[in-house]
Amino acid sequence: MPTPDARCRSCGSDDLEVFLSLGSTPLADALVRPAAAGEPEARYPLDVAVCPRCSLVQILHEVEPRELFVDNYLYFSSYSPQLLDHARRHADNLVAGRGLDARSLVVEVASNDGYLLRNFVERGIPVLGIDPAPEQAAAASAAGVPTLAEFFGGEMAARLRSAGLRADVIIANNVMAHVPDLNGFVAGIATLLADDGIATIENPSVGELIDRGAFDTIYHEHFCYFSCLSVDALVRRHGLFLNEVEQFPDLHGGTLRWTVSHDPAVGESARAMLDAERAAGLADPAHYRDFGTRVERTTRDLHALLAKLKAGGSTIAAYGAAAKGSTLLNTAGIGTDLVDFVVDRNPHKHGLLMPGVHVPIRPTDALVQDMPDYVLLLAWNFAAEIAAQQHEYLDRGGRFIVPVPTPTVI
Ligand code: JHZ
Repeated sequence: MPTPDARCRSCGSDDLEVFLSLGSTPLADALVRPAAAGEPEARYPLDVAVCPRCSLVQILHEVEPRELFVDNYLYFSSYSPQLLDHARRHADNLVAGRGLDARSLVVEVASNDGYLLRNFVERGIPVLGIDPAPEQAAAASAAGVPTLAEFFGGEMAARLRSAGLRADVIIANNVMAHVPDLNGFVAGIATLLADDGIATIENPSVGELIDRGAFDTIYHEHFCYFSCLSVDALVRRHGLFLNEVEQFPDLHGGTLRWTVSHDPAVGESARAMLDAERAAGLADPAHYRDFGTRVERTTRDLHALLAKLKAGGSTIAAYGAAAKGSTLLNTAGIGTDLVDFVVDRNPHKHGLLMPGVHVPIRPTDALVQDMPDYVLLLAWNFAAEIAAQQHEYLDRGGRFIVPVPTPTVI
């Protein structure tokens, strides 16, 4: 399907090919106060396209970032021990590998509540966090992680550089997908990075998204979905090079970490991944064409499974008031008729309602209290962690349902 007025956020091509439409959905993190439940919620189109020229997968509609990350953002990184562990290991490796010390500077873009940078602070290494989400930035500052509550981009990077800052390491985890001005963002990294510095960028891999049928990770916060191919083309435009690639298959459904710098050396890991993605067809729009049909099957099967369980007298709850949970519930049409409540560890979300479908959010001990027969894992990316934490619910006969790629009772 051609889209005459849309342009690729990376290379500017107007030849984008739409391969999935998830209809119009509410903002995935715009949790609803019960008092506002009667008011209409804003909905925006969620259409996904691939750029045949530079391989970047992206959504077409742009919601104003302030609405996404300042007005409606209750995501705190510190509620997952798995993520905290991943962050600590990343920091340890950077300190050892780059020889960081009290004369270094580590900048993290989207530093959230300081979950990662505090590992450097503990060792006396200077850091600067950047995150526009007000509560998270305040929590980080209170925890001793100096944080600027702003959006990062070319203009901000130029300002920091004029103030005399150059970063030895820039970390950008789960943020490059969140910026509409992608080129401004990467230009900012190039500006702020010291001549011999490195930037590490992490995001879920679009190849894994397609392979694992993880369509629920598509929502308005995520403007783009990256492969090594699209990252390579993007950073080169700004005088940066993709040096190394690491894979974390268990993180957020399959995460890639790209190390980029001013050094043109393409390391073995980067070369191998670029070759593998080309061979898998990620540069070819045909690779994406049947995804819409697969998504339709998943949402239909999930709805049918829950409806059958419910009709048989079972009670159903869900785990994780995650952004991806909002996409899943809204696209599959799953509301309070099927799911009684969602539990989540993050107290900022308790007492609120899931966007669109208005399923109420409760603390995690509600599972053992109410003992629903089934729990739909909206945060399926943390299945192992949640199973360990909810062993009492499982020991007492509770069952989990994993929604993607094929709805399955485990
Ligand atoms: P989680 C987030 O998406 C936010 P979400 C963001 N948009 C992004 O880019 C991706 O990650 C990568 C809770 N939880 O992280 C915490 C428990 O209750 O999968 C969260 O509310 N107990 C920046 O929101 C939710 O589940 C637990 O034991 O889709 C999980 O959200 C754990 C581990 C989590 O992502």
